[in-house]
Amino acid sequence: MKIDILTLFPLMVEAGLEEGVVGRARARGLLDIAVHQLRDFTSDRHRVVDDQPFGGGPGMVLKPAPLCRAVHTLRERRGAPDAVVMTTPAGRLFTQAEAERLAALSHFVLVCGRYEGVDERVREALSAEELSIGDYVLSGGELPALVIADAVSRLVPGVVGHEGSVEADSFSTGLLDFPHYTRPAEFGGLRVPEVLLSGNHADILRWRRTEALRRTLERRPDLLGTAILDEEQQQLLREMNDAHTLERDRQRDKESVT
Ligand code: 9D3
Repeated sequence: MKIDILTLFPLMVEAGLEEGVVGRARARGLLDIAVHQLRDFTSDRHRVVDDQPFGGGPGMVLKPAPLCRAVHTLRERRGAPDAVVMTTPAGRLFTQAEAERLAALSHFVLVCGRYEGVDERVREALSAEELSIGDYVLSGGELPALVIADAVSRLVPGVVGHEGSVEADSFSTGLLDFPHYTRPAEFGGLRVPEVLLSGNHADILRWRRTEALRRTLERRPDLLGTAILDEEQQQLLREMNDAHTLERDRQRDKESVT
């Protein structure tokens, strides 16, 4: 997997790629990730990469020439990429499905957006796509590029060893994780659920499935629309929903007295 990242803050991006699973995979040669300073692809004495927006308004816009020159130069040095991805707040939402799509490529370029945005003609000239990582305002596309590079890298065979579990992720049912515990069995008066200490693996499995379902219903009910549930979980969900509805009605009755 070859990834080229174009940014005005290469140290920030490089720092995020040196540690952990991704850092080790790069050292082992499983990942060829190169970070490039966008300013190196300017052609003026002051290395200017931005300019004021036509039509007026606040902020600056990334000029098209340095970006296009950068991608063309990378094509010669590093080979033609399968995709050019720009991180912008107006992009399609980056999801695990998008990560899987990019992981199926052998080479892509990530362009980190900055300032108010990127000149629209870059998208057309480079057939670039745009991705956002979510609905919150960041200072630029560097952290999003790191998020994308990390999520894609984990899907490259061999990058995640036994300690992580891409398998567990991909076998995952679309529910949130169950709660995790480790030693000690009692911490500040808080005990680990007895079933986890019982050694009964069938009971433990059932408890984990139940808790995963409970948390998902509580925190991310939107996920239940696409989650894969076995018979037992479907029954449990009906029971939890009933209990939830009963509790809500009780609260409503209580309030209606006042
Ligand atoms: C006035 C409209 N703003 C857009 C929501 C302006 C603006 C804010 C922040 C323009 C650029 C930025 C910098 N953000 C990114 O470049 C960015 C981003 C983000 O802020 N959130 C989630 N994903 C991404 S990907 C790139």
